[in-house]
Amino acid sequence: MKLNDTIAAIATPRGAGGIAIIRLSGTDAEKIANVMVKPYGRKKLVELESHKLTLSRVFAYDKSDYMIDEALVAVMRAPKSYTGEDVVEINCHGGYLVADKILNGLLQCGARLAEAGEFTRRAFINGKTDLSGAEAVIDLMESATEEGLHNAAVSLTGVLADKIKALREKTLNIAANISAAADYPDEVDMPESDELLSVIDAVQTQIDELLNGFNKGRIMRDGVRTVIVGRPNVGKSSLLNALLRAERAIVTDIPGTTRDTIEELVSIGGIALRLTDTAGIREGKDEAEKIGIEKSKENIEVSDLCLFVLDSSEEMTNDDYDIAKALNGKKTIVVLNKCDKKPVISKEKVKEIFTTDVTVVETATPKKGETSGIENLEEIISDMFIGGEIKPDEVYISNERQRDALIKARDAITHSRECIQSGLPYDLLFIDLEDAVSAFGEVTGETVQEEIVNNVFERFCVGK
Ligand SMILES: Nc1nc2c(ncn2[C@@H]2O[C@H](COP(=O)(O)OP(=O)(O)OP(=O)(O)O)[C@@H](O)[C@H]2O)c(=O)[nH]1
Ligand SMILES: [Mg+2]
Repeated sequence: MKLNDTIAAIATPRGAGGIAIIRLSGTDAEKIANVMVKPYGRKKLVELESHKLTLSRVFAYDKSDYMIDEALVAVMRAPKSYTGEDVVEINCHGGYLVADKILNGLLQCGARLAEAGEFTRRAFINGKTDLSGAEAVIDLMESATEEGLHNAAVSLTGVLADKIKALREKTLNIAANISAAADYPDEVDMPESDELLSVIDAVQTQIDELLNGFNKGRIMRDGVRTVIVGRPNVGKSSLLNALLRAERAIVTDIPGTTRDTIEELVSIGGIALRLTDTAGIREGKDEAEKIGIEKSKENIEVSDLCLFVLDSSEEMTNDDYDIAKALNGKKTIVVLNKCDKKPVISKEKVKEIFTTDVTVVETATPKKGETSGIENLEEIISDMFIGGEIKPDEVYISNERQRDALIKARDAITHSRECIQSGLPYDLLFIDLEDAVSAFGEVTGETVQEEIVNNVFERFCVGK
């Protein structure tokens, strides 16, 4: 990847729309755009004031009197631009042809088509954003939930990066003190171990807080992967429909109605549930149903939450017990459905079959008649995952890359603590502290491998 040529791309989705934006970034951005863009008035594009929209005519690159559009154009000169380089943005009319023609002209004039994520990558290289900020850009664009969107927006402003930098700084300071004391024993005193421990404890607590927030961050970003399981005919599809407030899945009184999994997104108190309705699990039956049952089991494996539906009006069967066994160790809510009918099994009886304490809720989702218990179920789920409220000014790490780097930092810090407590030489402690500093740098991208940076930017689209 070349770093100092001028890149161009259409930054908006292709197709009909109000406007399309073509973006140019690099040393020659103005010179290249100047060939095709003629601002109304006396000034040439290269003479325009920075960061100001100017109505301009756009001409074909090879025929200076052949107009192709009228557009609003802005020059944003380095370093005050998204990429930190000279940037020109052409806001032309939307449509398939206009933006394509302008882009192609710019390429003919010397720009190179940008690779996916290259604008943001340049922003990262030029110190306009850190790696966690760049990831927040993707999270923001991909966000499916309100809370995820908010978290990404907060991260985007550098709140997470600032937190990590502060931790890195603290750790670096202790390392520097130790190093100075080792190099100049007559002038600098070695810090007291109590003093060191208190700083290390503070750093550790903050790392733990960030790590504890990981699951919350991931769930805010991606939603809760929720699978509805149970034996045939207990009302799984009816529950899906009730949560969606829509007749999405087919409901019949014939056991084995749902064969293939059905997935839908539903929002509950600001978080999203990625709901999967599955085929009822039972012994034997035909080939198609067997495949469906296999899928149901696979879905249990990858879920964050299982809604285990039971028919409260019937005695529990072997299938119910088998499913309960398969759910062991998974986060489960037992949904005691059909509570509009005469109950045969009770909440207490259900709890007995689980080794851990499970939540049991009663619902009714009959085809005709009152639905009940759904709001209660939603509240329980929402409390389970976001613990009541999310602090609006708090920022959560939301991807594995950041988590893994923080785990490295935590391990190094834990080790440094052990070093101090067992009175090991300070040069060992110094190594641990350096490891922690480098792990913090991985989160923000200061000390990160090229390959990891590539992985991050591969997820972007062209023009971003
Ligand atoms: N009375 C009553 N009937 C219900 C209730 N919930 C579902 N049913 C009925 O039970 C039958 C089965 O419902 P479904 O939602 O198709 O059950 P399922 O678990 O998806 O069944 P499979 O897809 O076959 O595994 C239908 O006739 C529903 O109308 C309820 O709470 N009360
Ligand atoms: Mg069904």
